[in-house]
Amino acid sequence: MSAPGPVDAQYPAGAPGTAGARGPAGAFATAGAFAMDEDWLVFDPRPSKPEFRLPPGAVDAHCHVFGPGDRFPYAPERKYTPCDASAAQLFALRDHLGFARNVIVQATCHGADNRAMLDALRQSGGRARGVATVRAEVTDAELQALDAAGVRGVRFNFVKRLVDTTPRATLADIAARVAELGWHIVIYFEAAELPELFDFLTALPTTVVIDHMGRPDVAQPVDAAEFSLFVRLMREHPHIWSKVTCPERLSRSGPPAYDDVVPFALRLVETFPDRVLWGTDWPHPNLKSHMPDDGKLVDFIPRIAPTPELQRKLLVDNPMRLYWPAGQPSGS
Ligand code: 0GY
Repeated sequence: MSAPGPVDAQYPAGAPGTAGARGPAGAFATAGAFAMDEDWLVFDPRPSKPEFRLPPGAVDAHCHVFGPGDRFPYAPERKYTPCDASAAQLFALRDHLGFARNVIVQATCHGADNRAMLDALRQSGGRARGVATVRAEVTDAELQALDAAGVRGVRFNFVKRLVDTTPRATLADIAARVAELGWHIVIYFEAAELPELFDFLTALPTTVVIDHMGRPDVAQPVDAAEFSLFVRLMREHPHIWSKVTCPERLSRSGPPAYDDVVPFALRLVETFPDRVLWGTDWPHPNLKSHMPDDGKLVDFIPRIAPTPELQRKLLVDNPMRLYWPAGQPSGS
C-alpha cells in the first residue's frame, strides 16, 4: 500500500447523448483515510456514451461501492485497499450509461460491514437493491433491518485471494435463514472449484446466482469439460442462475472486443434466457491488465444477447423478477 496520489481532477461531461461523449463529470478520489494499493487501477472517470441503447428499465445487476474510506472504513481483514468509489459516482455512471437501477453487491474490502452499501441504497431512492455479506452471528432483527433497507441476497465468496474460508456448515445455516426471507444467494468462485462445490450449490434451499459465469478459462473451447460442467449445473438445477458479466476480467484476447468471452456468455444467454443477469462490475476491483471503458462494456451486450427479446430478459425482466418482484413497492 502506498500514499494516496493526487487523483482528484474534475472531468467535464461530454455532450449528453453524443456517441463517444465522455462522462460522467465529477471528482474521483483515492481511498480517503486509507492508501489504495500501489498497483490499484482506478476506474475510468470518463467512460464513453454507449452506442447500444439499453431497453427502458435496464438494471445494472452487479456493481459495488467502495467507501469513501473516511466515512465507511475498509475492513481490517480486507485483502486489498481500493480507490474510493462512492454512491454518487455510481449513480452518475448509471445515468450516463442509461440504466434505471442498480444491484449493489457488498465488496470484500468492506467485510461484513454493510454500511457503505446500505448508505448507497438509501441514497438511491428505491432504485437500488443490495446483496450483503453476513456472519453466522447475525440476528434475525438485523436480517429484517437489511431486508427493509432493500437487501435481497447474501454473497458467499470462495475466491481465496479475496476472503478467508468460512465453513460450509456456517454457510448452509445462513442460507436456510435467508431463504425464509425470500432472498437468494450470490456465489463467487473460480472454475477449478466447481467440481468440489457442485453438491453444495445444488443443495442450497433458494435461488443461487453465480458471478461471472463461474469464471471460465476462455482459452478452452466452450464445449470443453470445464464449461460443460457449468452448463450442466444450470441445466439440471433450475434454481441456479448466472451473471454473464466481466468480459474484461475473463478475456485473454483483451479490449475492446473481448472476442474470446462471447461464445461463453452467448451460450448461457441463449440456453437459459430466463436465468441470466448482466452488470458492469463497476468500479472493477483488482483488474491488473487494463481498466475497461464502461460505455464499451455496454456495447458488448448485443454480442451476447443478440435479439431485443433476449436483451429485455437479461437487462429488465430477470433482474426485476429477482430484485423488484411485482407487488413490492418500487420505492422500498
Ligand atoms: C467482482 C470481482 C472481484 C472482487 C470482489 O468483493 C470483491 O472484492 O467481488 C475480484 O477481485 O475478482 O465481482 O467485483
